[in-house]
Amino acid sequence: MKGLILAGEPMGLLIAQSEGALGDVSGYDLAVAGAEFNVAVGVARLGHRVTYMTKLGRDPFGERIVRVLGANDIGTEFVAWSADRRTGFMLKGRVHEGDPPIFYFRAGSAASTLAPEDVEAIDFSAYSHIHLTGILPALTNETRAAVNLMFERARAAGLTISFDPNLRPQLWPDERTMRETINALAARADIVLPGTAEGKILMGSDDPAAISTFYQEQGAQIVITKCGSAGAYVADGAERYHVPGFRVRKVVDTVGAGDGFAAGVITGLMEDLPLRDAVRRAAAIGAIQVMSRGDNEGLPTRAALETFMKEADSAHE
Ligand code: KDG
Repeated sequence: MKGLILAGEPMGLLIAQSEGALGDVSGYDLAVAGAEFNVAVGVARLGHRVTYMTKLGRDPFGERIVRVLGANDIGTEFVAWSADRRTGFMLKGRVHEGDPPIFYFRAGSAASTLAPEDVEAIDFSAYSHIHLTGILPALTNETRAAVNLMFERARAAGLTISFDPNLRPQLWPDERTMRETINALAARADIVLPGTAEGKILMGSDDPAAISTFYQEQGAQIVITKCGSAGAYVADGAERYHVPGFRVRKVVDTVGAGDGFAAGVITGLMEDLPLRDAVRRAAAIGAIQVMSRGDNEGLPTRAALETFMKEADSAHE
């Protein structure tokens, strides 16, 4: 079976060991972050073939990233080592509940030099799906051009294209460039995965029905709007419906929930599940992810996912 290809910027991730300002905590645990990286891990954990394209520096973060890719059986044939750039990294705080503070050290990173020439090396006919987000095109003009070429070549090769806006305003030169670039990319995707708060910034409304109409009028076939703990709103051209969220014991850290959600939608579609079931799986993975502190460590294996969904079903009976 053909698999998924993604491209993105993975980073070293330092997670604070205690609550408090990022500059005041006494220790950090080392992990790996990156939206597309998280999706790659989520899809691979469910047993699918995944290939991940990036550029790394020859440094401890880069070496760790390659090790984690290998441990998750993710193809590294398009991971290149930069001769003169470092791997980016970020700090993440610890909070009692909800969204932690973050701080990036990624400007000028190895991954920010990913360019159209790197995309030329890929044989897109070897894959059935591609997943891209709004983070990689935010980094530099080169990465933006690379993402545009990936869209073009993936479309020509008949891949299913999913796109998560993943707004990171601090990475863009200004809000207008962010909005226009992301909306133009979303219009070229088959499946768009915005959040309600992103809808507000990108098209002026946090109403999932309005967000769906906006992207469908631009050309996207399927729009799945993430509504946090309330689940998701699906618009697939033929019908529109709401998929409820899963109850979670405790929200430890919300980072990575959207990536887990994307992994659920993508694997559901790769397995030819009805869209409603794919989105239900997505909501389950999002719920599992918010119960763990790392950006991808909590992403479930197939067995863990099935157990979680079964337990949720029996709690409803
Ligand atoms: O979606 C989770 C990502 O935000 C995180 O892993 C780091 O890629 C990252 C980013 O740019 O914020």
